[in-house]
Amino acid sequence: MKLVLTVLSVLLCVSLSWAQHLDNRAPVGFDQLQTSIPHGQIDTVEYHSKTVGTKRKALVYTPPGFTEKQKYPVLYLLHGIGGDEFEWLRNGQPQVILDNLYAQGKLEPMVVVLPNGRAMKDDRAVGNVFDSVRVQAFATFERDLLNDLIPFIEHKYPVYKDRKRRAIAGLSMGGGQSLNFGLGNLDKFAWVGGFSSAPNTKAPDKLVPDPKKAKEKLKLLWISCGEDDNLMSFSKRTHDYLDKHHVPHIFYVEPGGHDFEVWKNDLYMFSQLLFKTGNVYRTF
Ligand code: FER
Repeated sequence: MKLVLTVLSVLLCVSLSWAQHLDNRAPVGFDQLQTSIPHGQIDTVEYHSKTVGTKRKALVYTPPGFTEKQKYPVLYLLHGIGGDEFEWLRNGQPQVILDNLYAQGKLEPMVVVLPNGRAMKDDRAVGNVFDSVRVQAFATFERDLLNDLIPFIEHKYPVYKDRKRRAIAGLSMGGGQSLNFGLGNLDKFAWVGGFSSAPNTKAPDKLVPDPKKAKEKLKLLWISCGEDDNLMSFSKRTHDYLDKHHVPHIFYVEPGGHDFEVWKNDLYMFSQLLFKTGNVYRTF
């Protein structure tokens, strides 16, 4: 009996130490540039897309202390309907948020790729961004990502190539893409996040047709939305289905609407869970 109790208390301590505490919101200053800490670097890369038949651009953020001597996991971070590969950088300054988290030792070192998710010849966010041809290009990006961009990144950067060290997340249209592509390609992604996902998000039974498989394969499934966002129903219906089918996930509802205050907070929260060992769901 004594032995059993000892074993149980050791197990409890181990599980408590895994369950690192995570505040449920980013603290004031999380997005403020600090000049006294190490900074990561942002490159522009260009890859040939067989899917689109053009050269396409993406931005790549490598973490402070990045070295070719090490290998890194990768997060693909996608933009919304009115954006392009610069949207996160322009409005969310993810490099500032991530640099600050690294300085506090809160992130697993990772490479973050900011692609252009509108896979068509003219991929600028001009004219009517809701035009059906432009919206369709967000679906076409699945092939560009899987067949063109990922192989290019894996050739050019010292990164791991397995699903357990590949993540996809995005905001709004990019959230829908992340859920569609991530959950539709469980052999490619183990970490999936939808921030304020748009109507391009597949219906839950199409998104997760095999809940048992999703449960087995996923390391993290994150669904978040601002409580005042008109697109809440797309996150909520996904969450309800996942609950009903017992697929572990985080459903994170936060103050705010459909804007970068919400998405910056999402990046702050989500990125800290990525590529960690142990059960990330216990962090919450
Ligand atoms: C829609 C409403 C919003 C829609 C897309 C969005 C394709 C996307 C918003 C965003 O990316 O911010 O009806 O249809």
